[in-house]
Amino acid sequence: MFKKILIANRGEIAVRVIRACRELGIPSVAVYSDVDRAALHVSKADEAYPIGPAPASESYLNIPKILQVAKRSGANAIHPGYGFLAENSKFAQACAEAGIKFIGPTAAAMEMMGSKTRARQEMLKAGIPLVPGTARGLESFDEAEQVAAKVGYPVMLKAAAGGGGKGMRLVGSPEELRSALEAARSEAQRSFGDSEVYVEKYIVNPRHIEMQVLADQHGNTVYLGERECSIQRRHQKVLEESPSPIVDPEMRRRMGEIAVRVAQAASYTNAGTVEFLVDQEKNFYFLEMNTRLQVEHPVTELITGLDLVHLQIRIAAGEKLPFTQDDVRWRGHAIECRIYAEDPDNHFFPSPGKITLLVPPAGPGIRHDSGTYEGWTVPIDYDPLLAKVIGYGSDRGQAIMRLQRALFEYFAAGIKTNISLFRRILRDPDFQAGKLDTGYLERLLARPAESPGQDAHAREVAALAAGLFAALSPDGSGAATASKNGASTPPASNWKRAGRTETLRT
Ligand code: MV4
Repeated sequence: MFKKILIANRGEIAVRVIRACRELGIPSVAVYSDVDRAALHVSKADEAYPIGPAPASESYLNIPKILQVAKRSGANAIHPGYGFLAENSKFAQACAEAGIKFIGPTAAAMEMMGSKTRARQEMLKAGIPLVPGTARGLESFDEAEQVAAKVGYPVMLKAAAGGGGKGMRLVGSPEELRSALEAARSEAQRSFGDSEVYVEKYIVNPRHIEMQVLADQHGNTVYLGERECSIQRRHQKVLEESPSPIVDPEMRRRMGEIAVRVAQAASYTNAGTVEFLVDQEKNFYFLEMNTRLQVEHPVTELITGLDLVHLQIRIAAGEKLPFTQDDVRWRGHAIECRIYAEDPDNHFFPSPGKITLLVPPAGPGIRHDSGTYEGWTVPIDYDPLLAKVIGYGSDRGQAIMRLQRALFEYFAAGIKTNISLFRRILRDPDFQAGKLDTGYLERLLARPAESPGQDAHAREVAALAAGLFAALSPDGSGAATASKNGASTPPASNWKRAGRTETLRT
């Protein structure tokens, strides 16, 4: 087993990995940028080292600096978390060359999946169902025209170096193709330094369902079930759940066996996720493979009872998978809400700042993976993901109830968060009925939200909050704050006043 693990990340995922290290009795090393000196992951690790200024390019993406800290601290393995260097094959290669084990797949497997056209060619060879289209990059406009005519419009142009929604163009008719191809090429060149573009048939209102896989270095590969990830906004996932409301045991087995074949075709090791697009007839097509531990891995952990980070570490250390496919059982239902520091009432603008008050969710069936604490200042420099609340229940209905209760308890002040968005999703009849696709959230947000004024409960809470605010207010507004000479107005009067105001209003 490793003698020490460096976590090349920050926030909730760094805390998650540090916890796994402590459970396994492996000392952990945190790294932090100048603005993260007081971050939670720094205090949870056994050791912590500064790696540079706030910009990620100078700290969390600084490969030489991170390897230098690994050597200096005596770490012989690195967990990259997600984002930052997690899918950087050059980093995986640099770790291998420095004699440090990268806890993830090999650089070769990452490279294959990093190029969407290379992945499509390999998967075509392996007989994996792909969205109809070209497997290679387009050579000419004529080729684009022929393929598009063959698969039928609308089609989608995608950058080979893209993924996650970047560098895509929807083309509705042959007349639009030439300008769309030029635009896609120049965008791909600008964004990725690579103008290679391919074409796919456009799947209308698909679901996005992914399959978790795990492969050891001895040829054993298993699937751990799907996650329904259709609820996203601008290619940023917001809520994920498992099982998917539309996947039955038969479909899970077919999708799982295909995901295992994808992993095997790539000689994949460690934890990975195979993404599928699912059309309205429940046909599914390979989209891409994510070569990392994903943000939403806890939903799979809750319904399988497995610890994916423990397993990642054990696999990287050369151990065999301690179970077979037949041992994997799925039980209950889990739903994850991603809590972002952004304002849902103002175009989801980022909302950094000091968390002045924090009441985290807890209680039966609730897991809270957080990178924050009360008094901490959320920096503007990184991804705004603060925490994840994962609700577990014996069935979907119970998971929803528990999450609604937990989100009712959850309170963060000083910054804006998207917690209210989840209250809205969880009570939406379409969500409750499992009627989801990748257009779901946009449709929900296009409908006017019920204003708090129409909600008797929210009004009551507003009255209580006003009373508390007045009672605690240090200004001269007659609020009940102890003055220097010890005199104070009884707080009861503020409660009475707030109550009276409320009564007059209704
Ligand atoms: C598609 C598609 C429809 N048809 N490809 C967006 C992210 C990128 N990884 C692939 N994406 C899509 N590819 C074809 N042929 C629709 C999407 C898509 C989407 C996919 C997954 C999750 C959310 C999405 C939101 C909009 C579009």
